[in-house]
Amino acid sequence: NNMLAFQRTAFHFQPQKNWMNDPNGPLFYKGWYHLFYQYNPDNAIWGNITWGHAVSKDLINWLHLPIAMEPDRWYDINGVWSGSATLLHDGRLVMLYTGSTHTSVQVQNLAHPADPTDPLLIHWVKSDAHNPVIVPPKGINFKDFRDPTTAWYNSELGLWYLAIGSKNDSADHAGTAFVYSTRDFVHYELVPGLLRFVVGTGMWECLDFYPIHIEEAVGLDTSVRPGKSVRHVMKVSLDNDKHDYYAIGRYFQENNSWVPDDPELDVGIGLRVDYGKYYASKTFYDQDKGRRVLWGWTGETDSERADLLKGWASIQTIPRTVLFDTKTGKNLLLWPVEEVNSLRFSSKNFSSLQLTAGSVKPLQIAGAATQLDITAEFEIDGSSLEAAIEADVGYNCSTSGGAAGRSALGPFGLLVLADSDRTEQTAVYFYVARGTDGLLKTYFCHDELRSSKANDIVKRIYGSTVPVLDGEILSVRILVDHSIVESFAQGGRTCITSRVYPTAAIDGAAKLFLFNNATDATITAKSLTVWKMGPALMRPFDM
Ligand code: DQQ
Repeated sequence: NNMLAFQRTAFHFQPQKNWMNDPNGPLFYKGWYHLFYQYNPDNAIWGNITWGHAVSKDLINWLHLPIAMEPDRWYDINGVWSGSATLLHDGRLVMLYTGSTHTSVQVQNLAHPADPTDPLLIHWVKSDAHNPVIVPPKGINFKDFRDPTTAWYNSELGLWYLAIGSKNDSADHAGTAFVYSTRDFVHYELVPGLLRFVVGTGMWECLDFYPIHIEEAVGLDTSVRPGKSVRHVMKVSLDNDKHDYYAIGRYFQENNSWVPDDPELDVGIGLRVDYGKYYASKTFYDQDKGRRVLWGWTGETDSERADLLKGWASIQTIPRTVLFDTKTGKNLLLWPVEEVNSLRFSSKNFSSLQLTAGSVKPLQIAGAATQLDITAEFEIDGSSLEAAIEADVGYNCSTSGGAAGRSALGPFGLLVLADSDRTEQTAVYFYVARGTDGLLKTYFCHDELRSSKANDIVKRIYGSTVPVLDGEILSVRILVDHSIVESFAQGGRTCITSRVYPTAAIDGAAKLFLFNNATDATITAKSLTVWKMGPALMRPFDM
């Protein structure tokens, strides 16, 4: 099926072939960004997991490198699973990862570069003398203990700390985080207590734990201690529902606990990193640019059969800068790293486009609309806003009719990867409603239901509410790349990633539209810019 060739992305990170999942051990080292990733070198489905490896100068253009670690020891023979990098103060680099042993016990292992002077870090050495360095603690299932975090340092105690996700089945499927301390990364002690414990959330995969500055737009090294201006973010990937959740809170190292600012928004039950197809994300502190960068895995939503036919599965989303939202004080702002802008090669600006209720407007851009970076701002006309009084209590992106639903103030937004007759389209939209309390509430959603005519695709409507403060305009940024659509509403307060598989809206037939399905309101696209995006370089390794 030659249709499958159109799904390959142009500027998202993908191995040349086969299966990929979680990003692992990201870091900046001697001038290079490193990305390791869960990789099956033999097949386009999960299994036989190794660490794939690639390097970049800018997080966008990549050089593929040889596999960094393979399952070749008793302590990782069933898979070299996820892990994280820690840069020590003397410049040394340690890698901790989960090994699934010959009896499928999940243990934590230590590895380090064979040649620390090699900026490409091509060869890796596992610590055979010491591995496994951590085994599952008493009382938990040996298959529920994985994915060590980057370690953070307490200089007063001379100790490094790291967290490992788990679950406790005897306590209502509570997701839990264990913390270990170490001086040398060889010997570890389980720190008494649990960093956090949330009933009903199940296994916490790919835990991430890091400080965030709540006043300034800067990233913080993972070892920065809590303080007046520093909170800690905890992120977990829920095995139960395959979504990444985070919460912002306070870390009390002295009693090994982290407490969310808002108990209603505890980790695993509150905010999602991304409301679409997105999992196993991990951040790192980029000491070169003083920012924290988030990687996330987006899998396929087509069939396994299609993946085998096309010979590859999964991509990584464009890395996102992580900041605290000082305006709302409640959430993070996730935004594509600025380097992606270097792929913009031509732009078309539109301004003050009026969309009457129930209208669709094509946006004329030259050539294929398959590789785009779009920014748009929308305004609802004032009289409609005033007039809208609805009994709208329970809007839900997933169940309220999607882009085809109609109400006073929405939905409205863009249709991407659409063919000219719109037999296929992926809708990225806002929906505004006045709640029973008289206040406006804004939702941000993706509707994939018409994204493909293929019959082996899981199609969903994703989304959530997005905070819009007084005086703010509705804004969205959308990255379109053949089979992925990544959207960021209100500067990155709410993000959604979709995988889509158009069969008609491909290549030159892919178009872009604005739509307004509101029953009354006129919507104005105040400003709209569409950049065409060039391909990123993904060079094979040959030396
Ligand atoms: N993927 C890895 C595990 C992790 C899971 C195995 C999350 O370490 O928990 O490939 O996707």
